[in-house]
Amino acid sequence: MPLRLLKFALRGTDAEPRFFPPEQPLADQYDIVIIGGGGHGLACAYYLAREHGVKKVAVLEQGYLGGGNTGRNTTIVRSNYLTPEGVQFYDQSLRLFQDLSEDLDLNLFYSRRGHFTLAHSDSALRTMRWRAEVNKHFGIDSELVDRQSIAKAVPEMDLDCGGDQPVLGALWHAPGAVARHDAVAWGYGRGAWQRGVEIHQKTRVTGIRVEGDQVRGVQTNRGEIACDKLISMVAGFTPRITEMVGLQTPIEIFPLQACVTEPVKPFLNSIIVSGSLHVYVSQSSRGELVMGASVDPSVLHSTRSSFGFVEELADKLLDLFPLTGRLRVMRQWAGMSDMTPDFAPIMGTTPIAGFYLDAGWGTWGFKATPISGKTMAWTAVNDQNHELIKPFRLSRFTDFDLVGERGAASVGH
Ligand code: PYC
Repeated sequence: MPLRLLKFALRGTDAEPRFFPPEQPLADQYDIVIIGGGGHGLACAYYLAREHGVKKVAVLEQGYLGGGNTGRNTTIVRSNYLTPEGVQFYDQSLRLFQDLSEDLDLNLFYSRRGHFTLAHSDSALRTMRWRAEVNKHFGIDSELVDRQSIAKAVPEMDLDCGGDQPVLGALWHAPGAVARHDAVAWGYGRGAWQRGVEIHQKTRVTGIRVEGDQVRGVQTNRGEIACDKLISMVAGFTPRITEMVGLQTPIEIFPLQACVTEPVKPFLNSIIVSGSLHVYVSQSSRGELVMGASVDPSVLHSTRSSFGFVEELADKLLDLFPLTGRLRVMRQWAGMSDMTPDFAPIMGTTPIAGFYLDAGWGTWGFKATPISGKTMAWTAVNDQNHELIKPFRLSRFTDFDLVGERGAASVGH
């Protein structure tokens, strides 16, 4: 090894600035503790510190930051939902996403692509028209487009789908975008840490202390912490946490698989979704196709991915994009989706004082990251549900006041 290089290595004075803090001991007490160091938890910590000046905040993550669904999704950001509640909520999230790189001083590779949800039947067209009307009512850029418009924007697509289920039209949502998912977690984490938030990785919550109906603390594999406010912002583990405080939710966990191909020259600028074919696909800035399908058919607590998933997905993808036939799949994985009966999240206060819930994100947690963090921070500080999340309260399941968002799912479930 050249001497100059060796000297540089041994000098140790040119270390990169740390992105995250070194491991540190847990304090005995915090004002607010957040369970889950994914995008939502870190965003909430960031807004608690930045907008509300709450300093004694700890984020507890059982694994590593962004290692759950934040790092496992297919990075799509959109606001073309079906219900007025969903549309307004995701619109605010998309607006925050647009300025987030600047806000967090980190390049999130936010890339506005436009988003097509294909309709292969008259009933699908009707749902797209409905969504377009609700979207437009709230100022969201969505419209129904015909085959010619799709062909012009995506010439590589076979609109006849090999003759099986021809595309009749689509819901076009110009603001649809992709963003680098783990950078979102890193950016929020760094911003929170710089403002005094403690981030504790490899710290698993094993119990929650409730006295009367008030949260008083949380037990972890590294000791007990006192706190009067505790926010659960986990995905795939919500029932384990809610059981600790004796709370029931209708959440059931289904795996959601995804995969990525080898990189190829850019040919697909837009994000393409087909509910009927159970496929969504976009091309990353590196040229890979990032793809996924519906959630797996059975309840399962697992992040294993299967050959059957790739086989079925490839079958459908080839109907749409025959030119991808020789592409190799490089990686595949799964996340765990907390599904609710109405496909809307569960957010806000709970019957346990000081215990707040951000859960039930199903297949769209990533796109909600900024607004979830912001509204949950407000909710915990003010001990009342932020206006935007009131429709998503847990009690809607007993009040029979559901927010039916199933029709806005990317793929059929
Ligand atoms: O809702 O856009 C979406 C989505 C894509 C992948 C999973 N959900």
